[in-house]
Amino acid sequence: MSGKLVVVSNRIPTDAAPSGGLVVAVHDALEQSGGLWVGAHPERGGPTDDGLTEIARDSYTRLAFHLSEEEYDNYYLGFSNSVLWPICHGRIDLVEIERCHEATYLAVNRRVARLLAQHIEDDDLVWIHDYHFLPLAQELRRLGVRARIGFFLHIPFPQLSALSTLPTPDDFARWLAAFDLVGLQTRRDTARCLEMFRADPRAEFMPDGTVKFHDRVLAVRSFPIGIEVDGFAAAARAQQDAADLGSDLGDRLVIGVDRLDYSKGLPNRFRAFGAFLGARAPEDPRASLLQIAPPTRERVAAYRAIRTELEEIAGRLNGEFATLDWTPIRYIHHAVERDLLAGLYRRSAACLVTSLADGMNLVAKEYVAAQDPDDPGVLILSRFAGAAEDMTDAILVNPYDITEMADAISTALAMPRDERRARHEACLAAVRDSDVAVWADRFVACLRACPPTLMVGGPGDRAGNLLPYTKHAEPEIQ
Ligand code: ADQ
Repeated sequence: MSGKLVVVSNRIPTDAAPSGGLVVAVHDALEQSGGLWVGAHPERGGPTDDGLTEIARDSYTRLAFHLSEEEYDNYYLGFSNSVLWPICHGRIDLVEIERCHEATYLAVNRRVARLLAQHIEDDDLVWIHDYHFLPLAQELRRLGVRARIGFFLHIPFPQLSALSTLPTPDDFARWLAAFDLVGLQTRRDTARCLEMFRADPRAEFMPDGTVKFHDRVLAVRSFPIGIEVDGFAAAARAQQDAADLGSDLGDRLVIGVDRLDYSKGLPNRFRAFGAFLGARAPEDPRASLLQIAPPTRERVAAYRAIRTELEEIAGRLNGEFATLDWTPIRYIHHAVERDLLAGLYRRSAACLVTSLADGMNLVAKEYVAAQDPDDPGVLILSRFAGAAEDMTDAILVNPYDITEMADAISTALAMPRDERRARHEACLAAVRDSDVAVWADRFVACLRACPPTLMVGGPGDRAGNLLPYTKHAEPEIQ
């Protein structure tokens, strides 16, 4: 019988009943298996070296570590979101390299490893999420942790050339090699990761497709993330019944829902909607774009710049096209409650997902799940979103091509019902195949199947002494 599941993610829910796709999936997996969920405490400035604080205990336990203001600035806003995020999203022009950011990033990972190691048994499964914790397995191995450790990267795997932007580029492959399983969103990401190892003289490919790196062996697989399909569809139906969504939204609503992030391609989306408005004949029905985009990471300069740019474009287009009784672009800066969002998707004739780079994009899946199958809206989806790999019956667009996106909006709004139904049916089947519960089960099963790690130099030292580590593909011979 294998041990408990231990999940680590930067954000950790504080509510008794957490909501949101990933959070619900991890919560459900932990409820079944029992175990631990460790993440950063939502309040900054608490004790930083005083063990983990329990924030909830039920069928599993949630523990948090505190980040000081300086750690938040350097580890989270700095190295994670001003170096790793732009590198992974192909925006190396936005990388801001500060030596102290990298040092704090490594120090936080080392501290979290020390706090975490005391809670991990050899037969546990440790599942680490996202780019905030790339070196965490290496630090855990150094402390003697032998449990199977898996990693899931929610954002795109970087292109090989972009990795050269890192202050110490060779570290990236070494960090990953300390995991037993590296999970990525898409086949494209897996190909990029394998390309990185192929180009690295320290790596070798095993006959079963795993990668041998020095004396460790790791598996690299894609696990496309999804949403809780039935729950989201039920919320959308209930909202439609409630009929309280605001009557002045118009008939021809086009919706966009994103965190305000330069990777989401919002300026080009607005420009494309402007081009669509410019090409429209006076007798054509009026369409409105409802863009919901709450600002995030506003202390990072690139995020402030995108907000200013977007407000300028929206203002200009409304100035040019609005009439006394019609506002073509409505731009909402705050988060919308989940059930209301489901209802808004359902009453929108089209949804625009125009990311320039995106690990998956759950909005695309939520929009499809929320539709009335009998009279569905149309998804316009960037080829650069991970979701496009399997949702091939959406209208796929190049987010750099304004004219193509403007044409896609016209096509979507004029699409006959039979074609909308056929496309929706195919997209919904793809969304069901990657339901978030399936995603979590597949990852955990694959991690459990990984061969165990053996330590050179005897059992691990949990007191913090560094140990060399290795892992063999064959079972240990006594
Ligand atoms: P994100 O970049 O946050 O996630 P996305 O996958 O679209 O992008 O998820 C956003 C979630 O937040 C969706 O559930 C959406 O409904 C919600 N949301 C966004 N704006 C909102 C608003 N204004 N009000 C309410 N809810 C809002 C990262 C990666 C993605 C990857 C996910 C999951 O960047 O590529 O799909 O993780 O792995």
